[in-house]
Amino acid sequence: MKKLVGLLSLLLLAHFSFAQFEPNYDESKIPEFKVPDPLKTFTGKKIRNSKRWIKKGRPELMQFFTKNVYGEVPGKLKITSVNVLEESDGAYNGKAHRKQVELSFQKNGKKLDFTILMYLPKDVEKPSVFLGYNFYGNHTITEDVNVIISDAWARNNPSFGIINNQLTEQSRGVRTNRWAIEKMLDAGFGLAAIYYGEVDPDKDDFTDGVHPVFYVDDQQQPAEDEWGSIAAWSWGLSRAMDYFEQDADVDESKVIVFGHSRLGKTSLWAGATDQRFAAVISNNSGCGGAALSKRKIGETVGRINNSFPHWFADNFNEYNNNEEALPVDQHELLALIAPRPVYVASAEEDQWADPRGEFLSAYYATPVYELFGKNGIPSKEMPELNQPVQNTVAYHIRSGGHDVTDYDWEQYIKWAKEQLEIGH
Ligand code: GTR
Repeated sequence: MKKLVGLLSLLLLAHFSFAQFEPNYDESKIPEFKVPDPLKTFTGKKIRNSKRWIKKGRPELMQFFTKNVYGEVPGKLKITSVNVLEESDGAYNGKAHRKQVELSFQKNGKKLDFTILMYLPKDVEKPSVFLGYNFYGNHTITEDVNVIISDAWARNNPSFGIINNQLTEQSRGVRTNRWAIEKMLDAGFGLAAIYYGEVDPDKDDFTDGVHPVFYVDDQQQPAEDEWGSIAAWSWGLSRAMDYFEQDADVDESKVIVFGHSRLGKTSLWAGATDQRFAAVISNNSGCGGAALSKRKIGETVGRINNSFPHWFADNFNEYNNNEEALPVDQHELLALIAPRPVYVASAEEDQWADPRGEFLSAYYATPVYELFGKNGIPSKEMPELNQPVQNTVAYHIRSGGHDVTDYDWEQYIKWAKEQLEIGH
């Protein structure tokens, strides 16, 4: 009986939270809130210089985000083996060297592997690379027929010919519009791409992907303060970084981690947790990414945790419809990347991701960058459409919807060249 009542109330609760959720898009209905000051410790002490930030401010924020938002990775795991599955000097009409490299990991008798697809410009000796995940497999980001099709689980998408959760030839090239590969190559950058489903399938199931590799005894799921999928995907990006450190073909000191939407949340967390990334780009990352949670506009913490219960640590549920209780906000996630360059990009029609909240995060992270003598976002006024502000902290809002476009890539390339002094 007790069980039944429990089940009923759970059902009711689920019904209530889904049925009742009406996103607010009205600035005048935003609850009053205080943006936590990143230059104050949790006990209210002022942080006056970068040394103090590194010693006190950064670690306490890092700990909060780790335990209460994205979740802790429960251990370390080194690459067990590297397997170059395929390579060629003839990609993109001979412009690029293509490599498909499989990384394998073993622990507790369990195994995980994922493949990095790399295109490296042949006219640059050790290029800087953009590293990013894709949603439907490496073969979707290029027309290149040599790209291996992943056999990992994929979300069905009949318009891409994806049924039975399997990727097939039919989806080759369907996402070329999101990856300006030739522009990157022409500007002297390489691209390293990974299918995120190989690291952790994007579904509420903790028996697949990397999570079970770390389970001890008969563990079934991560603990309350342990990693959800975003932290798992970030973990994968760091392992790709481990690989770059042993690959003489890339400049591991100039790896720019990029992501769109849920994968933009991921690139930010990867940049915060792994200081080897030289720069970070979040494209339309929204709630749990660059957008301030306390504005409760568009997607909210409660909504995201209900729709995607596997993305964050269980502890993050504490703040469902309770954002005011958060001692931090997402501008402090950006601040964790300081003093390394970070680019936040929004799209005008992507109100679900709260462009203004994304902008304000970049603005409120700026004082931390200034501690390091870097320039961030100088004014609280949002820039005009398609008028990027490109400092160490950069921001643009472009016309159009939730997507990655050539316009976005043109800005990222220009900014990355400047920030990482490429081709100078
Ligand atoms: C939406 C989700 C967003 C964003 C997006 C995406 O459904 O609400 O937070 O991550 O998916 O990844 O495209």
